[in-house]
Amino acid sequence: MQMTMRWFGPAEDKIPLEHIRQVPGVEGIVGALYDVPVGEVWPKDKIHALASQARDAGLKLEVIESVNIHDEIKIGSPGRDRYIANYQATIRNLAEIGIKVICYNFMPVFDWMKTDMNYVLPDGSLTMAFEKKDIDKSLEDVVKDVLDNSNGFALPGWEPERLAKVQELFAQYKDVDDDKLRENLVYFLKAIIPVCEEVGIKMAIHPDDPPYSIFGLPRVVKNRNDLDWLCNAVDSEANGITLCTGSIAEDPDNNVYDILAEFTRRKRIHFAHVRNIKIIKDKDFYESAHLSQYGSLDMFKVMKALHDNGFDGYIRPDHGRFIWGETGRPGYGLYDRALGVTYLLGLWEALEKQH
Ligand code: DNO
Ligand code: MN
Repeated sequence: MQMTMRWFGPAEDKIPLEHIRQVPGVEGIVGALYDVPVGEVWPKDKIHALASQARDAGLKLEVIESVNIHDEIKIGSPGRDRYIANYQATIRNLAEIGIKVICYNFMPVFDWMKTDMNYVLPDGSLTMAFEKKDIDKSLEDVVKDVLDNSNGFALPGWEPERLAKVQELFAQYKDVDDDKLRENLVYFLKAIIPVCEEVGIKMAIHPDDPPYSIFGLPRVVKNRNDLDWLCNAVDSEANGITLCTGSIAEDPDNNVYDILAEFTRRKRIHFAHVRNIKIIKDKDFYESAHLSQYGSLDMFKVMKALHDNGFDGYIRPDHGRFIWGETGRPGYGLYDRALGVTYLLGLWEALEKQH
């Protein structure tokens, strides 16, 4: 198991790598290039520069989150083959500098959705929340809320230039239902998984966040059966999962412990995002501190499901709250994520020593 923290690069992240290095137990960072437009090939020199920066700070760079997928691939338009060829080239370039796992998602139009980026908890800390009442507004209003409340940071998957044309994007997806999106995902995987196998990279799909349809968009990575379908559709270890406990648990019908156990056993979880959420009511929730007592998940059971089924991939705390006066990129402050690391490693040590 390798503990990591996500880092958004020198231009996009105000947390210095030297500080991440000081979080006990963190061996590597999870990085990405944010100045390459979605769909273009990631140039070797830029990836190399990022890896050297990590190395100079005493950290590894073996996981990328994310190489995002161009809408044309998700929609299945004729232009997709060019973007798929670019993706294959990016995989080869990443393998050359020692990347082992690529996280991605297959959510149409936008990445994760939260309705409140500065939700105040009783102890005064700030977190992100999702409340259904706020998503019943117009699409433009919801998008504007997210963009206006990101504390000035560019959010991956929420590129303002792309979302300025959100209605146009929706129109392009009008014939894409769940079946079509599945078909397009398999088309993509069939083209890239052989390349991954050849160069030793594992793909790790991030579940939909939230794991159900919003704004009528199709969603195909929501639950155990979706993950099972995905693993069978292209039956290769290189076709794997980023198991995000928070995202999966946002649907109270999902049994996150069983899902973790099953897919760890099947050797498909290459990367784990471990966070806790607190269900407020129905499907409304906020992202709580990592400790079991603050959320709806039993984090001991989460770590035990990974541990007892032989997890040996990469792991990171997921979003953290803003505490101790820190501000910045929503979900990605240093302090609360560092507390998350320490807590998760504490649980892991206890599990190791029990045996
Ligand atoms: C939020 C993250 C997601 C995740 C992508 C993976 O902070 O959990 O943005 O990185 O969905 O592709
Ligand atoms: Mn996640």
